[in-house]
Amino acid sequence: MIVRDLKTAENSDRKIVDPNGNWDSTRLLLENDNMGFSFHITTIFAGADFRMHYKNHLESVYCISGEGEVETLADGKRYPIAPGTLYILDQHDEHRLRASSEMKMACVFNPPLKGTEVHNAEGAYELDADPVTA
Ligand code: 9YT
Repeated sequence: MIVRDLKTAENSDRKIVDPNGNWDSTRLLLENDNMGFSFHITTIFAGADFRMHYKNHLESVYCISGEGEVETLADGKRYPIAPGTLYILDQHDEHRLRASSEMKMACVFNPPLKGTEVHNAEGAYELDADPVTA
């Protein structure tokens, strides 16, 4: 069994800060744990408004706290996000996220992240990245 806690992980290389200033992500479970998915606690900063397109990954996102909105760009549909909302990017959906307040999200990625990924110019994570071993 593996046991980790968020506070410890936040003070390690597991915490990645978005170079564009929209979020941070503490990656509690990664590819090298051999579970077939990764699990992260993400903070979306208040006022963030940005696009993502996870071409190489599927992602599910559960809102723990805070409020905002997610829009699927293919059809312009907008969905409110509040504590308890789960959105599931099952179609590699290009999407735009807006945070009206700081949002805490629990995120699962398949395939699992290696640990150091940040968004490329398309808003995707590359499949190749340096692993985090902390
Ligand atoms: C909600 C979302 O996708 N935010 C970007 C960060 C990502 N969740 C991550 O790397 O944990």
